Amino acid sequence: MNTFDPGFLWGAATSSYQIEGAADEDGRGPSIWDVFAARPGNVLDGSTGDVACDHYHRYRDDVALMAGLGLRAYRFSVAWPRVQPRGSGAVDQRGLDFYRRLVDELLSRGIQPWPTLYHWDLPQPLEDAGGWPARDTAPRFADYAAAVHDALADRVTNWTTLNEPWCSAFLGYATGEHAPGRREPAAAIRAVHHLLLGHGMAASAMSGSRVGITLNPTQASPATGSAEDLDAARRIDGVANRIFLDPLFRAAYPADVVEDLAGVTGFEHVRDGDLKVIAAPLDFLGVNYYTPAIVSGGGPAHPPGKPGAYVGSETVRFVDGGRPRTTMGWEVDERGLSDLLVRLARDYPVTELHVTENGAAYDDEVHDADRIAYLDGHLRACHDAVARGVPLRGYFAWSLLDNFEWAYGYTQRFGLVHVDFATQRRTPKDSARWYAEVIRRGGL
Ligand code: GBH
Repeated sequence: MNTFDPGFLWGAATSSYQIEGAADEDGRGPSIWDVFAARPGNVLDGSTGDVACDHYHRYRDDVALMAGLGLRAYRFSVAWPRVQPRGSGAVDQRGLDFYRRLVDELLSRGIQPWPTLYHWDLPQPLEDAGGWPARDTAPRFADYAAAVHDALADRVTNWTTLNEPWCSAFLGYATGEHAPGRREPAAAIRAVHHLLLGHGMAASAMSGSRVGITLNPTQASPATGSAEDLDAARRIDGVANRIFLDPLFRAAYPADVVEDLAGVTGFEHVRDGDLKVIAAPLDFLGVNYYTPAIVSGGGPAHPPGKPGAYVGSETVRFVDGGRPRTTMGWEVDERGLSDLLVRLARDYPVTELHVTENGAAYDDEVHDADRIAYLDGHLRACHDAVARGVPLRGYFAWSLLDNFEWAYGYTQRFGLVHVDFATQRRTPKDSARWYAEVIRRGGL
């Protein structure tokens, strides 16, 4: 049997905009996702998160579901526009009260709360003032983080600042697939820096608590040993991973990435002292993993007007690895996860790692053998990483519930628990029962 440490944190994850609904309640202001989803053509099925899983009203039942699974921890996110409806200034106590009630409910069930402060729902007034490409968004984020921290630090031990800043920067500001839907590659690189700066400022504002950040590193391997393909892998590792990891852990942007981006930006938005703020000590690093990448050089550049996500490296091609795919079209390959964890622990001074998201979208309503196979393979990969010396202390399945899958709306189901969106009825899938048994046994 693959047994995990008795203290291993078995969890599940969600995020505010994807599950809460109640978009106009208790003073909540608009976020960039409310505005983006309302514009025709941005979300595949034309849906929004206005209702989603109605978790705002059903959180007690949802925590009961978690307790039924035997979860030790629950990763959720706090909606900034509930706490500060205009993104700055006055705090709305009704917004904070929701998270107080949620956290108290979790604690009463013996489930550790793992809040993330930013999972993509920027208050729209801050986007109107420039969004993440604007420097001022960073101190605004730190102010908001301090307000939430003041309200909940007596109940919450582990704080995560950002979820996947890569997605916020590159899908939000380069490809425009995510809110706010801008297609400005240079702005995306400024967003990277101001997200990191906001993280560092927030981390200092929360000193005394345990603080981490969640990234979605791309585990990229070259298609062949050719110099072109090796360079493609270096480039993707640079603009997807090291552009975040090096500032966080080494207080510097990698020289090769700065060079790759020379045609896009001269990094003149970086000021003296910023990197010191960004490199504030981290208590843990969260890793979200879904699929690896196989890359090759020498592809066609993206046509003008349709920027790619890998800014400055648009000629890199993503190659088919020939493995089965989920309904997202993502290949299933758990070796990428153990290799990624080993690499992070080897190259950076991380003392504690958590897989803060891992899971798969499949159509099966409740008898989801594919999802069980996916989770089983990836948990074995986690066990393998621990055996290879990685300080991995927790695993959060994505997701507790079927939910609003961003640009895919409700067409993709990642939940351990099925949600019938017409009735809001929850039904645990076979994978939920299977995961409960893994937790009960402490391994698989
Ligand atoms: C996470 O994003 C989010 O944190 C979460 O909110 C979301 O619901 C969940 O994943 C599922 O999507 O497009 O073939 O090149 C993950 C986003 C997924 C972006 C993998 C990069 C690369 C695969 N990442 N993707 S591909």
